[in-house]
Amino acid sequence: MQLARLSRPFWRGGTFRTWATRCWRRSWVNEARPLGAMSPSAGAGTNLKEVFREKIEPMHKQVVELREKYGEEVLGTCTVSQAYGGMRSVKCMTYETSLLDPEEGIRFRGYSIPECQKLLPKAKPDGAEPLPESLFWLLLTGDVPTDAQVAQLQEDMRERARVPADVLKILDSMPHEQLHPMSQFAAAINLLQRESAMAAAYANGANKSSYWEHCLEDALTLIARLPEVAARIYRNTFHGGKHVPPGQLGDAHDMGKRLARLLGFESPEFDELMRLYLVIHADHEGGNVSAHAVRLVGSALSDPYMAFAAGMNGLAGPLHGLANQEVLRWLVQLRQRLGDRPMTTENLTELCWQTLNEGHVIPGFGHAVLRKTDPRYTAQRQFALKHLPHDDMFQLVSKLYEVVPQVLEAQGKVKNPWPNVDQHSGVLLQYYGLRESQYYTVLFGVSRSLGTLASLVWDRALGLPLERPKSVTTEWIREHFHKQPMKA
Ligand code: AMX
Repeated sequence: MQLARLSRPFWRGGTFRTWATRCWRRSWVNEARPLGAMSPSAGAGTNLKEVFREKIEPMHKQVVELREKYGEEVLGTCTVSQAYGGMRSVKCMTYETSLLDPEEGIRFRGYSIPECQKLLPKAKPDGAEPLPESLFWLLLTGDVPTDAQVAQLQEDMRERARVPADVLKILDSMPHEQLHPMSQFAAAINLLQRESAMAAAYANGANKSSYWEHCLEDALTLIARLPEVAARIYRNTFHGGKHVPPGQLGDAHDMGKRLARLLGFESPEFDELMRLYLVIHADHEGGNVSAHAVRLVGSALSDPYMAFAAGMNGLAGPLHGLANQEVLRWLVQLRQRLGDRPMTTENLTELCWQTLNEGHVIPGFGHAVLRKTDPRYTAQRQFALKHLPHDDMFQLVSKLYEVVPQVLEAQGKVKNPWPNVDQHSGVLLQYYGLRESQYYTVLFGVSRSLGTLASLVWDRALGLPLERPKSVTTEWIREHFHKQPMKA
C-alpha cells in the first residue's frame, strides 16, 4: 500500500508491477524503428535500445525503494542567500549520467576522464582517445560498451545522419555575418524538430510508458545529425559556403572523424582532438545552465529537439559555454597588449589586473562547483603536451596557469581561482587551423547533446514529473522573517 502511494508520480494509476507489465507489452508491439537497423544475426547484446530497456525496471525499483525508505529525509536546504545567489549548492534534483565532485571533477557514470580514456573503445587501428559513441552508450546504460556494441551504434547513427535538404537550404540562406553561429545552431535544431518522434507519438495519444522510446529515437537522430548541421554553419559562415559532401566521407565512421572531415580538416590528429573534445564536454551533472535547461524544458514534455535547443541558448552565455570563445579573444588581446615585452610573470600579472580593473572576469577561470583545476583542462593540456608542446599560444596558456590563480586569490572574492575546461579548448583548435573563435561554442553544443539527451531519455524512462519549484518575492521574505525570531 505504502509502495503504491509513493510510486504514484512515476506511473500514475497503478503499482510498479502493473506499470512495468504495460510497458513491456507495449514495447513488444511498438512500431519505432529498432536501433541499429539490425542485421539478422545481431542480438539484443549489441542493440542499445534493448540493452537500455533492460536497465529500466531495476532502476525504477531502486528509485521506488529509495523513496519509500528515505522519501521524507531532507536532501538539502536553501537559505535566503542561496535563493538570491543562483541556488548555488542547493541539492534539489537527481541526475543519473554524471556527478561532479568539487575537488576531483567530473565522473561519467562513476568513471573519471582518465578512466574513460583508458576503458572506452577507441578508433581502429591506433586511436588513443575514446569514441564519442562509446561515451553515449556509457552515459545511457552505465556500462562500458564492447567494440561490437559501439560498431552497431555507429552504423545506426550513420543511417540517421543525413540532414533534410530543405533544412540545409534554410541554413544556407541565413544572414551568416549577422547571426552568431550559436543562433544558427539553435535555429537549426528547431528546424529539425518537425521530425520529432516524441511530438508525433504524443499527438497520436502515445501511452506515457512509451515516452522513453520516442525520446531515445529523437536523441539518436538529433545527435547523428548535429555534425552535419554544425559543419554547415561553419562552412557557410567562414568558408563562403563551400561544403564537404557527406557522400565523400569515406571511412569516417565515428562522430569525431565525421565532424572533423565535414568541417574541412584532414589531419588524423584533428580527428583525435574532436573525439577528445566531444567526450570531455558531454556532461557535467544536472545543475549547469545547459543541462538544467534541457531537463526543465523536457519536463513540460516539450520534445527532445525543443528541449535541446533551449539548452543551447543557455550554453551560448559567456559565463557558460561561450567562455571558450571569450578565452581565445582574451588571449589574443593579451598578446597584443604585451607587444614586444617578454611573457614574464610580472608583465602577465599586470595585464590580468588590467582585465579585472576594466570590470571584466578572466574567462576560463573559476567555476560554480569545482574547487580545483578542472580535469577537462588537464586532459586537454596533456593532449597539447603530446601534440603541440612548442606552440606559442600553448606556452601562453601554460604561463597563465601559474599567474592567474595568484591574481584571483589576491583579488580575494573568487571561490575557485583554477582554470576550467574553456581555458584550454581554443588553443588546441587554433593550432590545427580552426581559428574562428565565435564558432567554438557550437562544438561544445554538439558534444553536450551526448550527455543532456542521454539524461533526458532517463527522465522519460523514470516518468519524472513537470519541474515546478516554488519562488517567493522579496516582500514575502521580509514579511516572513520579520515575524520569526532571529537566530542568536
Ligand atoms: N574572473 C574574475 N572574477 C571572477 C572570476 C573570474 N574568472 N570567477 C569568479 N569571479 C567573481 C565573480 O564574478 C563574483 O564577483 P561578484 O561578487 O562581484 O559578483 C565573485 O568572484 C564570486 O564568484 P564565485 O562564487 O567564485 O563564482 P560563481 O559561482 O558566481 O561563478 C563562474 C562561476 C564560472 C560564472 C565564474 O567563475 C566566471 O565568471 N568565470 C569566468 C567565465 C568562465 O570561465 N565561464 C565558464 C565556466 C565553465 C563552463 O560553464 N563552461
